[in-house]
Order: sequence, then C-alpha cells, then structure tokens
Amino acid sequence: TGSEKQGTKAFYVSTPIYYVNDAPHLGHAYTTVAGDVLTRWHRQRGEKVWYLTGTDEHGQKIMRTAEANNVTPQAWCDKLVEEAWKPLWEHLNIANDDFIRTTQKRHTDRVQEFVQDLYDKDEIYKGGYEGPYCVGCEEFKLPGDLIEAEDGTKLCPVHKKPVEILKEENYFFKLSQYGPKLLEFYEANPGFIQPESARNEVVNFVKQGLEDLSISRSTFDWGIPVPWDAEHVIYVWIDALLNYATAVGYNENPEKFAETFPANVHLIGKDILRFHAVIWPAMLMAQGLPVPGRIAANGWLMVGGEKMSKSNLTGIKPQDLTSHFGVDAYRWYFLRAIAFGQDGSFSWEDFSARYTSELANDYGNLASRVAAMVGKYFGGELPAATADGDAEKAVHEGLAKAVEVADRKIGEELDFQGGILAIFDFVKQVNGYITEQEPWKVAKDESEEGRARLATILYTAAESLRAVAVLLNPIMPETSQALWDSLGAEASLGALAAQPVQDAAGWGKLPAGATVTKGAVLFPRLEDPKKD
Ligand code: ME8
Repeated sequence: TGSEKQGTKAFYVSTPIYYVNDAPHLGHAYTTVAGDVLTRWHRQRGEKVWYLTGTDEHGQKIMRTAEANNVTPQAWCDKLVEEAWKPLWEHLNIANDDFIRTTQKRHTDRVQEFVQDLYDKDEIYKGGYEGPYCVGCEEFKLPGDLIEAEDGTKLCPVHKKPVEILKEENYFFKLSQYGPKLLEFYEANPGFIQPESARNEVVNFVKQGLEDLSISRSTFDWGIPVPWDAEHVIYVWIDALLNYATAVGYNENPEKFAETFPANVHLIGKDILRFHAVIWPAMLMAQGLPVPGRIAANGWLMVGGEKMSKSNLTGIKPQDLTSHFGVDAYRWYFLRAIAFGQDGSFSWEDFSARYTSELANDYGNLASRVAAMVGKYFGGELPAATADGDAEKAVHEGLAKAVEVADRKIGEELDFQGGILAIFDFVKQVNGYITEQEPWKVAKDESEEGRARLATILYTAAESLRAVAVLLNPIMPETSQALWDSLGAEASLGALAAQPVQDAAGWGKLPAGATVTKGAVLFPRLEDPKKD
C-alpha cells in the first residue's frame, strides 16, 4: 500500500474463517485460492487491496474435538493453526494480508463491545430457545430444514447426522424486524448475492418471515463471555461474522476501518449463505454500519457424489495433489474445471488430462518452443518485428480481446473459468499462428526478407508470451515468473507483479534485444499417479 493510495478505500476480500476442528481439505483450499486469485488480480491492476483469512475457534464443535483429544480447546487451536492451516496457505502461495483468529484479544474485546452496544440499543432481549441444533453446522435449525432418516430421526441435511434438541435460556437479537429492510436492500442491489440461484434462495427464505436469533449459549463455556451476563457465551456465529470488522480496525483504528470496511466481496461456500446474506447485513444495519458489496457463494466440491467435508473424510489432502501436479497447476485446476458457484467433482483422471493437454502441451510447449527458436535462429537475442502483416494483426487483436474478457470475468464477475478460458484461447491462437507461419521453413530463406519474416514471427510469439505471463501471474505465479525470466523481461520491464493486467495488450512492450533463454520446463511430464 503505497503512500499515494492512502485514504482510498481498499478492495477488501475475505474468506470464511475456518473451523479448526481438523486440518484443511480441498474444499477450504478452493475458496481460499479463489480469493487469492481475485485479490492478486486487483493488486495487479494497481489497486489497494486487503485480503483476509483466518480461523473460527470457539463453539461446541471445537470444544468437543479438543476434549476427545484430551487437550484444552486453546491448545488444540494453537496446534492446528500453526501446524496445519497457516502452513497450507503458505504452501499454496496465498498472499493474505492478515490472518485473524477469533481467540485473539483484538477480536474478543471488540466482539464484546459490539454486542454490548446492541444490547444498549435494545436490539437484544432475554428469552427461551427450544429447538433443533446441529453442532456440525453450529446452527439453530428450523423444522423445515431437516431431513428424516428411515427410522424417523431428524437429521441435519448437510451433515446427515441427528440434530440435538436444545432447551436453553438465551439472549436474542431482534432479527425478525429486519426482513422488510433486507428485502428492500436485495431489490436495490441485485448483484449483492452471487450466483443467481443463491440470491433466489435467500430472497425466498427472508420472504417467509424471519425469527429472532438466539445469540448466546449457556450450557458450555468455550466462547466469548456475554459482557453483562457471565453465565452466557456469545453464539459462535455472531462471534465469527464479526471477524470481518474486528480484523480491520472496528472500534480500534478508525482510519484503517474507514479505508477497508466493508468488504467488497465475502467469498463463502453455499453452506453458510444465510449467515452472510441475512444475519450479517442485519447485524450491520442494527449498528448503522455499511453492509458488504457482495456475497459470492461457491458450490461444493464433491467426491463420490457427496460434499467433501471434515466430518466426512475423503482422504485427499491438497498436498497429495500438489506433490503430483505442482502448486501452480493445483491453483489453476479447480478454477478452470468448475464454473464458480456450481458444484463440481474432482477426479485424478480429469486433472491429469487437463494438465497434459492444456498446461503442458498448449502453454508449456509454446513457451519452450519459442525460447528454443530465438536461441537457435538469433542466438538468444530477441529480434525486432519489422514485417507485421494480417497474421500479426490477428494476434494483436486476439490478445486485446483476451485481456478485455479476462479482466472483466476474473476481476468483476468472479467467473474464473471464463477468464482462464479467454487467456488459454489466446494461447491456442498463438500456437496456431506458429503452426501456420512455419518459422522452421522460413528459417531456410536466408534473404533479408526471409530474416525479417522470421524475426517478426518470433517477436510476435515472444511478445504474446510476455502478455500471457502477466495475465496468468495471479493464477500461477511461479510459472509466470519462470516465463518472465526466460523472456529476459525483468531487465527492461521490471518486476512481473508490477505489470498492470489491464494494460497487458499494449503491444511492443518487450524490447528487441531482450535476452531470451530456455528456462526450466514449466509443466514437467507427470509421473504415473501413486499406484500403492
Ligand atoms: O463454516 N466444497 O467453517 P468451515 C467447497 N467457521 N467449499 C468448501 C467445501 C466443499 N466441499 N467444504 C468447505 C465455517 N468449503 C465457519 C465459517 S465465517 C464467518 C465462519 C469451504 O471450516 C467453503 O468456503 O466449515 C465453506 O463455506 C467453508 O469452507 C466452511 O468452512
């Protein structure tokens, strides 16, 4: 965040804060990588950005897991955060600006102040709750939400496990009175909930009428104490949602808060849609605080037709895939293969096939072919393009289109798949251009004209790759850097991350004379997947 950007509002993106009852799996990594790509994209537009992730550490689910492991909840959380969660984000090259844990004092103090304030404003009252609760979801369920087992037992539809019946005296937030205001807000902000199916679900839910929300629990103590009644702890979801405010200076650092809050995009899975699209904005409305720009729900990663979840272990860890395909391919694959917002299945076969055809053949081979030819025909010194014709013009236009589409789809619409496809369509176009121009044949023509033609073809291909490195940098930063190095671009253009994505189509940036070297293979051929 440079000084020239001080005072401007940051493009603020969050992931859910994940429960640390177990280690992260592919589903958590999916949301976090999407947020990383989105924020890297905006950073590379030159914008001020804030990317937040963290962990949700209170509640019964964590408490029971710690008990089952014979440690205190705090010790359990510390261990999981340090040994499993933070290392995975580092491994996946996640460039988050902060990592909030709900057991930190910067969070717990501010949550108490927020809730006390609501109490003082008469938004909270004491009442009795009796009804079903799913500890897996940490959610009070409505009878209509539940499904029935064959023997009639009521099950949580997400966890397919029996719900518990709670009977407690609790504090309630007057959520019911916010229904009309929320509906008005959804109406005025059609892009608030993405995708459309999620929006419809929320609107229908709110139209049925909201009930007041229990915001405290009194039968266990792993939570933030209710400030005016030490017998109660604050309901874990109220605690958790507030992370988006406490992490950016709510009630603590007014300047930081004004420059960051509210989030432009809360990335979530569709399992936690109501919390983010109904309860969270109502909490903010009750305090007169601004509501977020967008709630973007991703679909579920499925394995064998079931949602991949910590309680329903599927046995695939992100590290099992990165050790085989590499980190960059991993970051790319899920966004490429699944339309954001829809459910999708993972399979080794599909990942392997796409890796080989799209990454290794289309992209990796193009990079190595071009570098090899500049080496062979021009001693590794990039020649100038002096004979541009219609074929080159078509490449320039193809690039302009790829940049426009990718910037809109990734940067604005969160259509990562569409954006990636636009970039890879351009890669295919450049491959086609080389196949048609046949530089290896042109190379046999040693006339001045022949040399100029060959120089033009190779410059066009190298300059195209310069743009591809820039456009793919938010998605695959390591391979983009390797390509950047192989093109000798740093010497004349500077750091890769400083190249604005929206300007990537400006033609002729890579100067003639750049030193092109054949770097490491970007996407090595895959070993046979584990056969053990
Ligand atoms: O819900 N497919 O935490 P959580 C896609 N602590 N995304 C998935 C997924 C799957 N199979 N499984 C998990 C919580 N996710 C709360 C959040 S926020 C204030 C509190 C992702 O550990 C997806 O983003 O259960 C989902 O919303 C999140 O992980 C749930 O993580």
